[in-house]
Amino acid sequence: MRVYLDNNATTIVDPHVFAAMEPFFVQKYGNPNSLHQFASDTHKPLKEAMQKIYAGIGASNEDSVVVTSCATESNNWVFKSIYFEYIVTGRKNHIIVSEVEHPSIIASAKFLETLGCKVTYLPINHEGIVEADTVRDFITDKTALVSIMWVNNETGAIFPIEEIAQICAEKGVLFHTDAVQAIGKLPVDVSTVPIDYLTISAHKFHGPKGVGALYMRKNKELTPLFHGGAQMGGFRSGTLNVAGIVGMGKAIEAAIDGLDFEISEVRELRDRLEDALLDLPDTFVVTPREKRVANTILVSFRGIEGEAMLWDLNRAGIGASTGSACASEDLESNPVMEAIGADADLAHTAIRFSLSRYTTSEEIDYVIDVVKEAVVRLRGISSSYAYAPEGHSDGLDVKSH
Ligand code: 7TS
Repeated sequence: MRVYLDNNATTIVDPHVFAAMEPFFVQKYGNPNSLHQFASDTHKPLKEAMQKIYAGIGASNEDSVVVTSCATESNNWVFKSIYFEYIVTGRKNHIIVSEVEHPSIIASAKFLETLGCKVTYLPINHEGIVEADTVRDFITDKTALVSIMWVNNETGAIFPIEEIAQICAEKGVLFHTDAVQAIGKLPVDVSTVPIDYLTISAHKFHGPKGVGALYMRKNKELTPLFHGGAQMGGFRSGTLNVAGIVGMGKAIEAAIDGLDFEISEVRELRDRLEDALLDLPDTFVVTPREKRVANTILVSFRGIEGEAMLWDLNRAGIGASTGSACASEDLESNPVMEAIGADADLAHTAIRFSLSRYTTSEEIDYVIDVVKEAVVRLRGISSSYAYAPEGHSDGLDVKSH
């Protein structure tokens, strides 16, 4: 059996999305900016797809939703344009992020530090959540931008974005949220939350890879990163990825339609898997379930290296993760576990299982059996587990949920 439980890294393309994209490779391949019928074949589908993307996040026609190549590009764009507009001009000199943002945010922030920008990395609490009040405490009159993710990709923790956006609006500070892991998991609506910039990525919600977007509120438009032929309203030049845009439109529509299924059926399967994992001795999950999206579990198995567990799972046909796929080649401990203050042993033992609407009950049964066997096998050969003191049921001041 092959079971894919790494949906926070990427997702299978919905076959309906694939079917919607297909005509735009071999049949309708015109450049939308050309002045002939090959181009006009693409106009209506493009317009409809863009409408779906606007509707999917509650954007108004006066706002801008600019299609990019991925969330990494959208996130980089925000940081670099803020630098051009506010930091290099001397108007402001400070940015606030959380310490558990995706590397495309952290690395962008660190790059701006090398150019003289000051960055505050906000801590998370013992449940893995950024508290809104900490944002308030660090904003100064020199703060140009606050950027906090809506949902953490490792733990699935939901951050209090409504509150944080409100605080930024009150203080007159621009607010960006990386909503990559929120689309299709919870309602995302920029018409009710004062978010200035919002990042999405199609491949996280059963759309194609290589397509993302940046939402910019009216009058908050950023300097373009790509100058050229003035596509996308001049905000992002480059010939439009017609198939990708059509795919993202179809995928976001399906993700919103599937929200109820996600929070009922997917949650039920996730909870069953989580209950079984927590039934094993010395296993921990940091963020309480009600503070997480429905599809994610980050679980620590004391005494078992995350990579060793992944190896056993992979041999049994199961794909999971020890952290971001982007970082999983360097055998580092999980950054979120470290930020929570987990001891070194536990920080190396975290495994992320992330489900999707395609995950089945049979798959979950199978995964439970495989994990149980792997835990016995790997603890049997683990020196740290054998020598660990008796009764250390709580390795990080964190309760099991
Ligand atoms: N932001 C968040 C919150 C993410 O989870 C990811 C990918 C990205 C940005 C980057 O998206 P992309 O469109 O540029 O690919 N996260 C992960 C992950 O958790 N494991 O692998 C990739």
